[in-house]
Amino acid sequence: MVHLRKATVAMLALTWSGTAYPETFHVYPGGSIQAAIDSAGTGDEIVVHPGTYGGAINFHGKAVKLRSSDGPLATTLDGQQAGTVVRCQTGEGPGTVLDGLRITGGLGAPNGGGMLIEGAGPTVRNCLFQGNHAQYGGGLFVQSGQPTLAGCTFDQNTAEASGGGLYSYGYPGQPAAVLLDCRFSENSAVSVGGAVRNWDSSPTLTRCVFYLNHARYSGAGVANGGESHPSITDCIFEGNTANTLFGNWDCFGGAMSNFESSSPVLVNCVFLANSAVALYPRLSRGGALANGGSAQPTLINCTLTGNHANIGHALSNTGNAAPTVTSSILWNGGGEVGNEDAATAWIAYSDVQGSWPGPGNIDEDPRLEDLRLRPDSPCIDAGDPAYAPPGARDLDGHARVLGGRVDTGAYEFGIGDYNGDRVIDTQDFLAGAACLTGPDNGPYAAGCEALDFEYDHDVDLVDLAAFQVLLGRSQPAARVSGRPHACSVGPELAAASRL
Ligand SMILES: [Ca+2]
Ligand SMILES: [Ca+2]
Ligand SMILES: [Ca+2]
Repeated sequence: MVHLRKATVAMLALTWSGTAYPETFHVYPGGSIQAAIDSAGTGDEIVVHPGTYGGAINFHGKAVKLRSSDGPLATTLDGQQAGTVVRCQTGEGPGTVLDGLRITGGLGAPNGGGMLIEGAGPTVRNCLFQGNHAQYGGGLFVQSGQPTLAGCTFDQNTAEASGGGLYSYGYPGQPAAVLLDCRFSENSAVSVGGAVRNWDSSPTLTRCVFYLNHARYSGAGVANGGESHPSITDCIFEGNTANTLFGNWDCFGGAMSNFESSSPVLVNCVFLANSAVALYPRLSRGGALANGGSAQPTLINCTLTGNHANIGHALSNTGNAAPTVTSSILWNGGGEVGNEDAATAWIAYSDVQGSWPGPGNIDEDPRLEDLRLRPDSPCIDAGDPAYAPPGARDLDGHARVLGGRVDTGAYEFGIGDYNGDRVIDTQDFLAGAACLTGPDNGPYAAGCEALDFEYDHDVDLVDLAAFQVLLGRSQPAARVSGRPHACSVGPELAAASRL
């Protein structure tokens, strides 16, 4: 039975002489994906049909697109514990694409159980790295490469040393991986970086989630070491745990650790219920983040709540560490920041339980609901007044600065509240009717950002629909305000809700 079929793809666009038509190869269970790669040329596509495929694959530098027909839950590459499953080590660029596959059973020796990228920059999309193991980088090891990882999930991968999900290794100043919309869940490392370990490497992480990862020593979510300066934006760290429940070992950073001269920049990040736990409580530091060496992390508009460690529920700083924190919430009963040795912490325009010296800091219940600011929150318009980067958004994707001044925390209050009375009602859309320019009719007037829900600089029916959803949620607030029930919906809003 022939499992590898080859079909010429019809070209709809103009073609040019001397160039081969892209071809599509189909691989079915029992067939060889590697044989398809070996047969394919630049621009060709390989479609893998549902089933489980054994054996390792290597792109050998080819700019081909390898994708599943039915997604990662239906299509598995199983390394069967025989070695690394997928390799890009021959200068692959973004035209080498791995899309929609589940990669499991990989065993890195020592690096990269599920995938190994060395000096290459392939595109990896919608892949599920699950149950792979290595000494370094259980799911994926990237060495001096610049891959793009979009919509990938790293689940239950393990590292004997560090980087359960991903190990990013490079040299200071080198371009590194770009991760978008990735999820790291239940990965673990015996040493550091349960989900991600960076060493001399500064990847860009946007809209990533770190959930229930574990490391024995430090940085259960992300462990930055050497000169690693990752840019981490709109990421959520929840329930990650660094714990050492035996011996006289210490334990740092339930969500993140930054050591040596690592200085990540974190914007709009949430740290919720992470913990660092050691057998002896005096050895547990940094429920959310632990900073040591000469690390200088920057946190802007972050919310750190419900994190726990013996020293520094939110932040532990040792050695010469010197974090900068602005417009953020640190809240879990007090003792949020622990400074030891020569460490310092510059914290400003933030809400710190137990208080912390610095301009604009407060120590008041932030009045959170689902991590967002309630209308009576003291964090509204209490952030760094000088912070107004053009086009910035909050963690919900709304305009970052509403109400004239940035708030404290990851979510900005005020979307939908055009008239600024902290109540969402139909008055807001009536008062803001002039903002309704419709799509692509040029910029709106100042203040209309409050009605531009997806912040695309149009106020149109999409925004009207989003407004109505918010209106529905705002009923209790409307009643508390003493207003008549403000949530009866006219026919226009009802129509918009069906969009
Ligand atoms: Ca504001
Ligand atoms: Ca209002
Ligand atoms: Ca809009």
